Amino acid sequence: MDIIKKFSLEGKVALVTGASYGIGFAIAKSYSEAGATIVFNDINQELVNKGIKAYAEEGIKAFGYVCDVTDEQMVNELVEKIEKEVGVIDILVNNAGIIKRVAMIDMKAADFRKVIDVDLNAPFIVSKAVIPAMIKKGHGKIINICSMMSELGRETVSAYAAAKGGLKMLTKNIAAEYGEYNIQCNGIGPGYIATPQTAPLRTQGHPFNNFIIGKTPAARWGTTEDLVGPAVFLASDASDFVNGHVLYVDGGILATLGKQPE
Ligand code: NAP
Ligand code: GCO
Repeated sequence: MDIIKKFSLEGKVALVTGASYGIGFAIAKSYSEAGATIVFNDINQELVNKGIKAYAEEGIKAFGYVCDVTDEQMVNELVEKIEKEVGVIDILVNNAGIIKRVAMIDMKAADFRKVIDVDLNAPFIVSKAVIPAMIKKGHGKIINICSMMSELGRETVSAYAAAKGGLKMLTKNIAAEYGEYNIQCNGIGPGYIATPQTAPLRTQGHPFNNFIIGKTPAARWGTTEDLVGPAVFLASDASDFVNGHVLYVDGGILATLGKQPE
């Protein structure tokens, strides 16, 4: 097989959760460009319609469904509907996620649980729903969107770090348990990426903005475009012997202690 074909997603069905915009949208768009049929979900019809329109503006006929990824019954019904209306899911990207930034001792337990529910329990629920058909089909790719917080803590993100740290280990466990069925489960650990989720940190003059630029060897915030090459690689035949790995796409943040102050 020539090397370019190894990166092709022709004929594959890819479900990217929470992909009306942001990182999920960019990954789904790149998968479409690589030949995949795109399926995505969001928590209400208005956002799904917005997503379908956004894909159409890129020339992509995406299949959008309303589904709260934390609701197991909704997820099981979603997967059944996709298998009937589109096809068996070959590629799953567990992208949907939330963050709540608050000092741990001020955080309500209900809010902590909510972040864990979306960022960790949901990837478990959705992966559990798609793996049986992947086993039957003889292949599958699961990509979990991890984080710098899969490796590092920082003030105000205790729930998110706990969830993303758990997601790294869930990634390794799915790889360990289902690798023999030709299912590869890997993570992508984005650095600090300019999306709606980080918008509050990027406002002019926000101390975090310059902190991150200083902390990142690439000396810039990442863009969703920085993630699409690694995402296509992990969804393609080119990564069939890569399993249980978290590929950090962070401009070098995890490689450095940070520059000494001038
Ligand atoms: P975002 O702009 O906030 O988008 C998150 C997406 O997830 C939205 O489409 C949101 O839909 C959806 N979502 C949230 N809860 C959901 C639920 N219960 N069911 C279904 N969909 C749900 O975030 P992003 O920056 O693109 O991040 C995407 C993923 O990358 C997240 O897992 C995030 O933790 C991770 N990540 C982000 C960065 C970064 O710097 N941006 C870095 C590392 C990792 P609604 O519009 O309905 O809320
Ligand atoms: C934060 C940010 C980060 C990014 C990302 C980094 O408040 O620290 O939101 O958590 O979202 O996860 O990889």
